[in-house]
Parts: sequence; structure tokens; C-alpha cells
Amino acid sequence: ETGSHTAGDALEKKGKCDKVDATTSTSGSTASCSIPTLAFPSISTAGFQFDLEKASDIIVEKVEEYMVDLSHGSKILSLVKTKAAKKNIDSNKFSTFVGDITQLRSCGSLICNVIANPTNREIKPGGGGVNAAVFKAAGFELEVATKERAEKLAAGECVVVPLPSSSPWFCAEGVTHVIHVLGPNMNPKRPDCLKADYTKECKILREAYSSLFEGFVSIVK
Ligand code: AR6
Repeated sequence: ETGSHTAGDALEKKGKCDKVDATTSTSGSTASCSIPTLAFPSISTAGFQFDLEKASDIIVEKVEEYMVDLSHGSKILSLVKTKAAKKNIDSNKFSTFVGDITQLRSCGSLICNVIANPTNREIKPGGGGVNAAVFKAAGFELEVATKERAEKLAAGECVVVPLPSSSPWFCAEGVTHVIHVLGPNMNPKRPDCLKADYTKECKILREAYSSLFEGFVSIVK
């Protein structure tokens, strides 16, 4: 009963899914058990154009801090995997997976009931990437549940939103919670770009992962 077993099964099936990154923290669960499990993508590294080397350092640092298993995939995931191996992070507890984060169970045989969503400041649907996919999969129920808890996020913050059981995503994939998290933006075409001030941005990305993992811990408790 290990996370790496789960990740291995999933990796064999990845060809059926779209090739997008989804880093998953398995917390030691397998596809057949109900221990809360968090799936999170690499925050800020696509729409928000964060530097991959710096982002992968921060993911590994935060994963090590919060102890979670890494496997393989795209550039960001292979950077994370290599760096995690150098730090001897327990691969039974944290894995990476390449596939659509909204179809982890149906496409990857991964049970992840908590999904992290790198969102925008207004926590609104659309914009592309994970945020667009998550709001589409979860339906209007997620929009309503989100508005009840938060209107806006500052960079580095997150909000935990229980997903109503009436949501199609709850039924199809067993997702019970979404954690919206706002990462730092390095994309000049998006609002609030800090123009490659990486000292400040790295601090905010660290805060984003810390608040994400704290949010997950609050669900587990
Ligand atoms: N499943 C798994 N991983 C994905 C998926 C998916 N369906 N789609 C993208 N990725 P991004 P950001 C990977 O852009 O950089 C939105 O417009 C992607 O390859 O979702 O934090 C929001 O509204 C990358 O590794 O998030 C915000 O305005 C990672 O997920 C903004 O983009 C994160 O990419 C947030 O940008």
C-alpha cells in the first residue's frame, strides 16, 4: 500500500490522457482507500510563466517540509523528481503524474479527493490551464461554493472549498474539496506581473505552497 504503487499504475495509463502536468501528493494512499489525498499542479509555471528551475527548487523544498512522492513527466516534473531524489524524499509518499488533473481517477486510476487549483485573483472560471479545467469539470456548484467562502485572493493565499456532492466532478472523480491557490505572476500579459523580481516572487511561491499544504492539513484534521 504505497503511493509509488499508485503512481506506477497511473503512469502506465498516461497515454490515454492529455499530456499536461499534475503533481500528486499521495499521502500514502492507494486507489482503493479513502485516506485524504491531495493532487496539485506546479503553481505559476504555465499561465504565470514562473522560472522552472526556481519553481522546482521551491516545490521540492516545500514537499520535503510537508512530507509528501515524485515520478516523471514534463520538464517541470522531471526537474522536481531529480531534485527530490537528491534530497532523498520518500518516494512512497509523494509522486508525480502526467495527465489531466480533472480526470485522475477515470484516466489515471488515482484517487485524489482534494485538488489544488492555481487560480486567478477573482477566483473566477476561465483563463486556461488548470483553473479553466477545474471550473468546467466541477460545474456551477463550485462557483457557488467558492463565492460563499472568498471573493478574492492575494498572491500566496489559498481558500479551501468543500465541493457539493451535487457537482458532476464529485460524482465522476470522487473530488470532495478544491483548494484555490493564487501563485505569483511573471507573465507581463497578466495582471500584477512583478517583472521578474524573483526574490519577491520566490517568497510568494513558497507562501503559496505552504498555505496549500496547510489547507490540506486542515481538511485531514
Ligand atoms: N491538468 C494537469 N495539469 C495541467 C492542466 C490540467 N488540465 N492544465 C495545465 N496544467 P496553469 P499558473 C499544468 O497555467 O501558471 C489561469 O488562466 C501546466 O502545464 O494552470 O499558476 C488562471 O486563471 C503547469 O505545469 O497555472 C490564472 O490566471 C501547471 O499545470 C493563471 O492561469 C500550472 O499551469 C495561473 O497560471
